[in-house]
Amino acid sequence: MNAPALIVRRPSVCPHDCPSACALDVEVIDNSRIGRVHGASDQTYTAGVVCAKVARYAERIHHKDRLLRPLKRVGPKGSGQFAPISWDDALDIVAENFLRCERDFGAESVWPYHYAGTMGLVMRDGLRRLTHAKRYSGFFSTICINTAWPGFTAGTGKLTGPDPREMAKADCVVIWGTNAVATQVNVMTHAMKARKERGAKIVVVDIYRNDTMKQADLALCLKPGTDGALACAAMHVLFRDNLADHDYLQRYTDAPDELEAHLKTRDPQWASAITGLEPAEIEAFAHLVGERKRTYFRLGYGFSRQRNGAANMHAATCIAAVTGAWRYEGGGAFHNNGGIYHWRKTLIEGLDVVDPNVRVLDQSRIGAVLCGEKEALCGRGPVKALLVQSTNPATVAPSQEKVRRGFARDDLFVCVHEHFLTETARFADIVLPATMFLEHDDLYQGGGHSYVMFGPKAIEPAGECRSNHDLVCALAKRLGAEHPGFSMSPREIIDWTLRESGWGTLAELEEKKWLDVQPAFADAHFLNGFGFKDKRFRFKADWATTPFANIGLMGPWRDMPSLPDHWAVIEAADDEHPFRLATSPSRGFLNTSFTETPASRKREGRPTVMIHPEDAARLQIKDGDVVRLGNRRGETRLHARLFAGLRRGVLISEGVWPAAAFLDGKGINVLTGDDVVAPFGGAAFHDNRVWLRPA
Ligand SMILES: Nc1nc2c(c(=O)[nH]1)N[C@H]1C(S)=C(S)[C@@H](COP(=O)(O)OP(=O)(O)OC[C@H]3O[C@@H](n4cnc5c(=O)[nH]c(N)nc54)[C@H](O)[C@@H]3O)O[C@H]1N2
Ligand SMILES: Nc1nc2c(c(=O)[nH]1)N[C@H]1C(S)=C(S)[C@@H](COP(=O)(O)OP(=O)(O)OC[C@H]3O[C@@H](n4cnc5c(=O)[nH]c(N)nc54)[C@H](O)[C@@H]3O)O[C@H]1N2
Ligand code: SF4
Ligand SMILES: [Mo]
Repeated sequence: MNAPALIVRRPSVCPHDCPSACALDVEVIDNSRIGRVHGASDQTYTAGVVCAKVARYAERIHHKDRLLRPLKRVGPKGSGQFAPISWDDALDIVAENFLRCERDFGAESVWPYHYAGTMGLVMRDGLRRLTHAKRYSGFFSTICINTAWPGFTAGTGKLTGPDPREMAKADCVVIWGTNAVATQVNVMTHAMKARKERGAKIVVVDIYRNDTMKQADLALCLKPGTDGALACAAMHVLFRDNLADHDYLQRYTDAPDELEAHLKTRDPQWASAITGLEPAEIEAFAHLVGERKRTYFRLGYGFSRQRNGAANMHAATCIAAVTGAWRYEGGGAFHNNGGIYHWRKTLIEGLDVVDPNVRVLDQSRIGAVLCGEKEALCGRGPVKALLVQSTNPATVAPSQEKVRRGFARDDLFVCVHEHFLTETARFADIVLPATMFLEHDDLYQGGGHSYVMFGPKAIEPAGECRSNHDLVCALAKRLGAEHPGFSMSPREIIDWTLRESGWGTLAELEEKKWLDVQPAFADAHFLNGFGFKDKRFRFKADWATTPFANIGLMGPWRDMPSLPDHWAVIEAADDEHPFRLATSPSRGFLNTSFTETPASRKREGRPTVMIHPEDAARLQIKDGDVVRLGNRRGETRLHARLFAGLRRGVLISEGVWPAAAFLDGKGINVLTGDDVVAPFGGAAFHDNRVWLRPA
């Protein structure tokens, strides 16, 4: 008789690129497999809740298509034809090619390219240590945060805000430009608690009736890229109707009189023409947030993915300063808590060996970089070798046609370290199998909360998988790169990092599982002042001096408005392109992660574009028809889905599907642009003018 399976619960942390960074409680079976994944009930932000896709993580970690051995390309580039080889041989080939490129073209011809497939600090950022030690081209990671973070900190001076758990104590929660039900479910836990226990009102500001907007008491469905106008008109009403907190304005802000004068012409009528909202909706919104001082503005990434997104983010934060919401428990604006952790990343990232003369290349412009566009290469030589880790740029990066042309170059050597044979991995010369989070140790922080967390290794790696850290160290040895971090274990690096950052030791953290580092109330609410020298909130943004300013690198920051406004630089519809397309995340996938798991795949079905029934009728398109969608950057074919929860003229295509899932093998990012977005780069994924035709 077989012994019954031994099931134990192990603590962990969800490693995916999600602000919720959930504390997990994982069923481990016989020390080798996992069962169901639960949210830790004793971590106060996660509060026992995780999303459906991670609850079923067994589908991903024990997936039949998981990469288990190193592979070498044996067919043409991108053909997907590979043969297994040993780790030693694979590492030798990668090292030989990197050394060859360095010798023939200089160290800057090698570009380590990584992102947030895992958010563990050691595994995510360790590749930077190799980059710096070898003086390879640097990596400017712009794709996700570069409009949102400068936009938030332009007013506040610091990337933090009121404790997200305070949402439960708010009288109004404004969920703005985040589809939280899909992308960070824990926001809903706390917001719904406020509704249930205090009768709080939930406002949702978005561009379509998504699952989050369906929960709203006040749903503001505006035209994409017009949030700045909504914010201005709301503040106009607040001043006009004596709902501004003048005492707060005088004590805590930079230019309230100038702001008030500037807003005189920006009334609800003006904003209505821009946003498409009724003036009465704007009045109702202003009165709600003006009368309920405990209003928590939970500002997401979505509305920042517009060419005017940073300005719009800043405008939204200004409302909380006009009402003085920051003063109250449950009040204020929040986007991300990155500013509270004060990590010392010297060891992880090799910050002590950075050479400032080495060029830094923009993540979002990988297509332009690989296609040899001069200004994307900072006017210097070509990139000849790539090491791609924890990201899938062939699918997620903008201007996909360019990206794929670049990857297809025969003179480009590509190594990809992955869990699956992604569309990027298919372009590789060498593919290496990577561990998943339960197979290695790492350190995590919350973006949408305030915990430092440790995720210990819980099971042995599948097949021959090795961690990002192991790969970086093994390559460093072969490449002659020197740094103490290359001969330390992840645990040693974590312990050093915790101590140097003032968060105790690894032993202490492991015993407690997590550390709540939420700043004191007065600091989190900026009652001791905002993050600038004069301690005042800035209605007048000085884009060159926000904490995330990167004026040395790139970006049209000079063109931006200083006071909040509608900045008309979005891709407005025109005769040739009558629609505005947003490529919003889907609930079942996380970027392209989980596009391989059966339940997520089943849930999402197939790539679709949502269109208003009246627009569809005009074009004689029926639900389920194949349509062609295009602009000057490219075109693709997919199925139409009629949906009345959209404005006319707006299209939504949810999810970053593999290109192979589309009828022509062209992904949605053939339509998105890689132009440098203000102030300092990034991609305007939800800001695309397109045409649509029956196919
Ligand atoms: N299920 C799931 N979860 C995810 C992800 C995923 O792909 N799927 N991605 C993860 C990552 S990397 C990130 S950065 C976060 C992002 O998560 P969010 O912060 O939620 O940002 P987005 O999902 O890009 O967009 C949120 C909403 O903004 C809307 N939006 C687009 N343009 C505008 C606009 O101009 N104004 C307004 N008001 N709304 C607009 C979109 O339609 C969408 O409904 O989610 C993470 N979590
Ligand atoms: N059209 C459109 N495009 C978008 C977006 C959008 O909203 N619309 N969102 C953008 C945003 S916000 C982001 S952040 C980017 C995200 O883009 P990516 O960072 O590329 O995110 P994923 O597609 O999830 O790919 C992560 C990959 O890392 C792998 N991985 C995970 N953990 C590890 C690990 O420990 N080691 C290694 N070696 N590999 C690992 C996973 O298998 C997965 O293939 O996409 C952007 N692209
Ligand atoms: S909600 Fe986000 S952090 Fe939580 S389990 Fe799901 S993907 Fe992970
Ligand atoms: Mo992201």
